[in-house]
Amino acid sequence: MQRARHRFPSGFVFGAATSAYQVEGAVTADGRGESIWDRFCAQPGAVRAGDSGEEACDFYHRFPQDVELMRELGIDAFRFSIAWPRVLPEGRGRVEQRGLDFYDRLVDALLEAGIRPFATLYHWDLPQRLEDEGGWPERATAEAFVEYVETVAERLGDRVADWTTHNEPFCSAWLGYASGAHAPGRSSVADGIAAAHHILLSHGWAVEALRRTCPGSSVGIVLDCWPVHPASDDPADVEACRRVDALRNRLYFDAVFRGAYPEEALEQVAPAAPPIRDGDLAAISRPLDFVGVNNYSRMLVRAGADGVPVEVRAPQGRLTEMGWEVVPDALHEVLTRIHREYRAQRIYVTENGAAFYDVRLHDGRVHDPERIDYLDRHLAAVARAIEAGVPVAGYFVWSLLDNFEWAHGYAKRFGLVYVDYPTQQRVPKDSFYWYRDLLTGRRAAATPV
Ligand code: IFM
Repeated sequence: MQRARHRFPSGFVFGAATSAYQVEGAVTADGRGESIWDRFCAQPGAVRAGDSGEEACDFYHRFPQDVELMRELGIDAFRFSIAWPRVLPEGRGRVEQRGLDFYDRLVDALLEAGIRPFATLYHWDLPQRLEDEGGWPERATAEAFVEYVETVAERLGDRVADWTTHNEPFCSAWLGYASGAHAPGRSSVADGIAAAHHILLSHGWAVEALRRTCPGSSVGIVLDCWPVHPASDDPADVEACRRVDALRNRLYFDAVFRGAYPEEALEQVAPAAPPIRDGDLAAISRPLDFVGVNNYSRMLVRAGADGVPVEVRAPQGRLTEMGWEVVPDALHEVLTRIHREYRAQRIYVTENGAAFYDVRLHDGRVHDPERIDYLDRHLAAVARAIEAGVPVAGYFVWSLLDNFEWAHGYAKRFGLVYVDYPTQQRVPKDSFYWYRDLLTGRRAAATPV
């Protein structure tokens, strides 16, 4: 079995991540309002096998047991998200104290276990009421987000010191409003670009609200970033690749770090355009304490008819169950790029991991050597980036638990812990013990004798 004996600086944060809709279940408990994912899952054909987050991992009720697992795993930090519809069931106005109480108990349990809570404020579960009023393409949704952020920060800000505003705005904006693959399932480029702008704007406003409400805390955003490589050195493929990179990656990084949208992205959405008002880009690009980067693989692109970019499946690379090529160098590439081009002061790898076909064998265990190999090689890529001077401060495995993988339902298992959904039994996989031993080994090495 491989061992990630890579060098990490002292204080490097090792963690694991989840998100609210993917693990919590309990969608009607304690006054939680409907979210766009509840509504989307109810549409025939929207999600594989008609799955939904209704029960998920029942983390809402079982979190004490899961925090015990985290303690056994030995992680320094746990990244989770807060469900807006639990806190403000109608999106704004009335606060549901029981929803806040849940996160209060979770944070206390984490701290009691010596685990640092990393809270994400938005991981795609918009209150349906706000979607009924137009959703993220409307500026009013960004305004409502600030009210929600202030409410959460006032309650948890005395104990949560690490905040991220949004998870992967590309997915919530583009997959939700332009391609329709995710909730709320709309497919309009104009809505997609307006949603992207308002999500980014709400991020900028939320940074200001967090700085005001919990001074001294660390605030960032989580952006997904996959390198985009041309399928050949044909100039048409190289150009197609540049276009995808602009719309998929640079739109978000340039806005957050440079206060400008790249022309190459804007020309692809024209005649639609982001509904920018004076001061918006300055708000979006407020200085951050860190950026979180989610990376799983790379994209391979060629030019199709009229130069339109077409994604190519890796012809002979190793693929995960998601059909994603295993490319540890992709993670190294994004980390060095973000450091070089955007001068980020502190970077966390907020998600990295792999879905494989996991089965529980008669010995009761789940043997997942491919996941161990994947994690080992990606951690090596992180260590190489650090050696090259990139300020990477932590790494979070996606995911602690198998969970609801959006439009794929429960078919894809990313967890270090196998979840037997009918019984909700948790079975730590071999990768869980591998990660635990890695963390134990580091701690032992750091302990003076
Ligand atoms: O499960 C998702 C997560 O919600 C966001 N980032 C990618 C993961 C794997 O697809």
